[in-house]
Amino acid sequence: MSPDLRLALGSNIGDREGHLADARDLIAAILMQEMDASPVEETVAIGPPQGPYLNQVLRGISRLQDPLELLDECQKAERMLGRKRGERWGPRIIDIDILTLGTVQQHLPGLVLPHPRIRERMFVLSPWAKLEPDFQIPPGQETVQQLLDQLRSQQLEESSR
Ligand code: PH2
Ligand code: MG
Ligand code: MG
Repeated sequence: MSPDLRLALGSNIGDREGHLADARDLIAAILMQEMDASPVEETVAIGPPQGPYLNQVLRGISRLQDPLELLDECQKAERMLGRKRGERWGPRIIDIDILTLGTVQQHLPGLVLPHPRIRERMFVLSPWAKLEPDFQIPPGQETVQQLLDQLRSQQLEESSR
């Protein structure tokens, strides 16, 4: 059976809206069937100082079952869209990250699934919750909306300290 796949997109260089649109087209052509997209949200960059991002989450059925093959295809798609490897967490034309692949939970050197920083990333959880708030992130204890609520209250607490 083809597993369901969630991807996070980000862009903060040049025609950000255009880069996201190109990424969606390419992903629909080679990686995903029955694609649904969250709204696009503009977010303050996390990491080194750089311009704001546009972020979006996609959901669909993966054409590939093997996680490492999928990672390879995502990186190939990034290169096709003009991405050059640069500074870690630095500015980029396009970023395509795998959030979840079916119920896969694995810890390989190049790929951890589900994505290990989902619960820290407002720029992922906020658009994702608009697409499917009740989706249960493997292993299935928490939903996207619950993680978003937790992160919001954590950030409120931090900002009032
Ligand atoms: N991606 C990063 C680093 N920082 N900040 C925002 N707001 N959105 C991103 O997609 C993002 C980031 C590295 O992938
Ligand atoms: Mg990323
Ligand atoms: Mg990435």
